Amino acid sequence: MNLPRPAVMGVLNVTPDSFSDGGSFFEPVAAVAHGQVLASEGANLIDVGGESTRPGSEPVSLEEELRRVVPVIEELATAVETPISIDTRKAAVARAALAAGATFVNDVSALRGDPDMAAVVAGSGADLCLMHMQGEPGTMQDDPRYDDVVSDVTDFLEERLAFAIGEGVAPEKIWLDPGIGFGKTLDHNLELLRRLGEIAAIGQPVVVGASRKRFIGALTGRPEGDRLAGSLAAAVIACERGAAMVRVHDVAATREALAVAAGVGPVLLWDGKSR
Ligand code: 9MG
Repeated sequence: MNLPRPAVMGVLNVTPDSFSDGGSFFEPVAAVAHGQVLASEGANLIDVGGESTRPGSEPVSLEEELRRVVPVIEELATAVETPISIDTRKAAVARAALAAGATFVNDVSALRGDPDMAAVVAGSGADLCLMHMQGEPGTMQDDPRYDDVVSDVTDFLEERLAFAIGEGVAPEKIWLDPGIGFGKTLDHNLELLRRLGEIAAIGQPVVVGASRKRFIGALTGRPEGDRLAGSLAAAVIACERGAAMVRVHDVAATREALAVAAGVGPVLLWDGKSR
């Protein structure tokens, strides 16, 4: 997918229980309207999700996830020109979302959640984001441990990248994501951001999702709905250290912060080279 670098992915949670915005866009009309706002604010990609993966969340049935996301993607795909991503771990949801107009699959399980997912993505020609997660959303924050978090995450992403390519996904379609907040302590998250260049050095475009997450609250003392300043700092740092795309709730503010950072430069490009 030919997106400007760094690109901004806007979050559209069609769920009753996602952190920060859970319930706000659960009704299809509200979800489509918010997707149009994200597009008008300059999102380069809109990530539609029907299953919360917040720490402690419970899985959602296939039928319910389909019911939540497919009508929204169908409607949004005709309403905006912005490409649409489907945030799912289920192959059947990805298949239906791609048929409805999505062109990007954001799989936080990195093809480990459903044995059919790789074939669905490979057969569609969609882009694919492979994210690192230790454990499962329900329990992942219980006691996450690593030898060296950056090396462990890098090894995992390299292995998943090789797997996806082996299953027929084109290398130029694959994005990698360290999974900020997915089975990580505050120190793990900070170390991943600090050394993001090591993940960018794998050679694939890197996605970072730090927006409004718990680690920002831990550093600032702010509740979920009041973490914009910390989220902007994280987005700028991620892009300076090699992220090709940031996944955010606040698209307009993020674009402004990145415009200022790019004006100042030098920043690291997604492949780790400075300009
Ligand atoms: C769905 N989702 C929630 N947080 C995420 C993150 O950090 N990255 C990606 N790719 N998806 C996320």
